[in-house]
Amino acid sequence: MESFKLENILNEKYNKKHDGYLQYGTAGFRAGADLLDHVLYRMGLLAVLRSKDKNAVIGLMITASHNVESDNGVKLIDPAGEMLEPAWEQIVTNLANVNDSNLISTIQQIIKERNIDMSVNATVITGRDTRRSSPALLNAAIAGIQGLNGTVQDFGLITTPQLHYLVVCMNTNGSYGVPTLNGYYEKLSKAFKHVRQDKINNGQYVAELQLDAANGIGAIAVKEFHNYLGTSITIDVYNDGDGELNYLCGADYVKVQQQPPTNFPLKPNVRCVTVDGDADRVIYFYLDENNQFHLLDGDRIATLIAAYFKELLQECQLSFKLGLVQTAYANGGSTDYISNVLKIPVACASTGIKHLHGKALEFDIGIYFEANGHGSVLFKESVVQTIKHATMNAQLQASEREAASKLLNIIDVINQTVGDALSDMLLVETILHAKGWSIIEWKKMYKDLPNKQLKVKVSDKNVITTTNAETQCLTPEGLQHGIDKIVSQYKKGRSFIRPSGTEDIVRVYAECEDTCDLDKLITEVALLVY
Ligand code: NG1
Ligand code: ZN
Repeated sequence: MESFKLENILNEKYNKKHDGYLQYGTAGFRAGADLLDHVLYRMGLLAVLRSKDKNAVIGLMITASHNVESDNGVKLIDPAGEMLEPAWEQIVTNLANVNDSNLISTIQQIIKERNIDMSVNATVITGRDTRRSSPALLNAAIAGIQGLNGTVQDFGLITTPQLHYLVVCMNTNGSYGVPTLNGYYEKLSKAFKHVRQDKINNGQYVAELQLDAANGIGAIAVKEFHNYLGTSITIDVYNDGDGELNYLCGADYVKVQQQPPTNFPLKPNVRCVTVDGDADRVIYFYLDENNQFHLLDGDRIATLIAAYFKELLQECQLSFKLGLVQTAYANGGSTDYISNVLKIPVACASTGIKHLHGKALEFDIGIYFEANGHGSVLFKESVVQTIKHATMNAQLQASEREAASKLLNIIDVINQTVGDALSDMLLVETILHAKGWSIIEWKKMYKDLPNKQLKVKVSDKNVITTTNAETQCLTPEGLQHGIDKIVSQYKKGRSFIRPSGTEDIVRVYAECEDTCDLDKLITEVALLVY
C-alpha cells in the first residue's frame, strides 16, 4: 500500500491524549475507560491488518470483564477463536503506545515485517459488554477498522464467549455452528434439552437455580436463553443490570471474597450460580442450613466434568487420552483428588486462558479450568468422529450406544471456542441432572484446602518475575527463598506471588491444612513484597 493511502488513518479525534504506557496483557488492554480512545482506534487498524494477514475474520471485543465499571478494555480474537497470537502482543503494545506522528510509519513497518498483502479483504466482527463507556469505544474501533477499509460487522451487546463462537463459526463456514446469536442459543439449548429429554428433575436434582449476573451482559444473555430453554430449567436472575457492574457481586467477587453477592436472596441448600461482567467465568455456591457459605469454583466444575466424562467413556467402552489443565491457583485438594482418586493426568499452565487452552489441546479430550471459573473442554475432531461411530455401532450394546450418544450431545452443550459461563453452567446442570445430584452431593466429592488470595499494591509489579507456571519467583533475588522458608512451617502449605496481568497489583495466593493458620501464612508471605 502506498503511503498516501495510509494518510487516511490519521484521525484527530482519536489522537493519543496521555503519556501512560499500556501493555497488551493476559486479556488484552485494560485500563480506565478514559485512557482508551486512541487504543481502540488503533486496535481497529490492527484488527484489519491481522485479518488480512490471516485472510480470515478477526474478533474485537470491548470489555474489562470483572474489573470495576469505570475500567474498560479490548481484546482481539484470532481466527480459530483463540486469543491473539503471542508474537503479535508486542506489535499491538507498540502500536498502542507510539506517538501520533509515528502512527503511519509503525503501520507501514508492521505491513512490511509481516509481509501483509493489503489487497486481501478484511472483516472484523465486534461486540461489547454493558459498560457505559463501551459504545464510544466501539465507535473508535469502528473508525479504525474503516480507516483501513476493513468491513465491520457489529454484534452489539454480547458476551465475550459469544464473540469467540461467532469468529469460529464464520471462519469454518458454519461447520462449528450457525454464525448468528440465534445459532449460538439454538445449538447449546437444543443439545441441553436433548440430553435431559422430558425428565426435568432427577433424584436429588431439581432444575431450578438462582443466578447472579453481576449487573452485566450475562443478564441479557440468560434472559435470551430462556426463550430457547423453555421449561427444561428455571433460572431466576438477580443483579440483572439495575446496580453497578461487578460491584459487590459477580463471579470474581464471590470467588475472591468467599461470600455471596449482595442483593441476592439466599435460601438454605439452593443451588446458586454467579457469572462475571462479560459472562466467561462461572462459580457455583450455596448456603447450608447452618448459614455456612460453600463455594464450588472452577476446580470443582473441572472435577465434576472430568469424573463424569471418565464414567461415560467407560460406559461406552471408549478409551481416549483424557486430561485436565489447571493453574497454580487450583486448590491442592482438587489436584490431589483428580490425580490420585480419579487417576486423570493433571497439567499446570500459567495464568491466562491462552496458556490453558494450548495445553488442553495436547489431550484427546482436554478439560481446562482456572479456579476462578473460566474454562472449557476441547475434543479432537477424531474423537468426535469415533464417538459418532459408536452411537451407530450395531456391535455395541444398546447401553453403550446410549452412553456414546449422551456424550455426543454433551459436546454440543460446550462452547469449545473459549471458556463460557453460560455454556459451562448448562454443562454442570446436565451432569448434576444425569447423576441425580443436588449441590450438596457435588460438594462432597473432595475437600478443599483452606485458601486465600490477596492483592498487594507495589511501586513496580514487573520487578517480580516467575517461572514453572508461575509457581516460583525468579526475581527479586531472595524472594522465593523467603516464601519457601515461610511455607515450610505450615502443614500442606503452598504459596506463590505473581504480578497481575489485568490490574496494577501483585497477587498473593496461599493454602494450608489448618484454617487458623491461613491468615498468618498469607500475611507473612505478602509482607515479603509489601
Ligand atoms: P491476572 O490479573 O493476570 O491474575 C485475571 C485472572 C486470570 C484471568 C484473567 C483474565 C486470577 C487469579 N487471575 O488475571 O485467571 O481470568 O484475569 O480475565 O483469577
Ligand atoms: Zn470475564
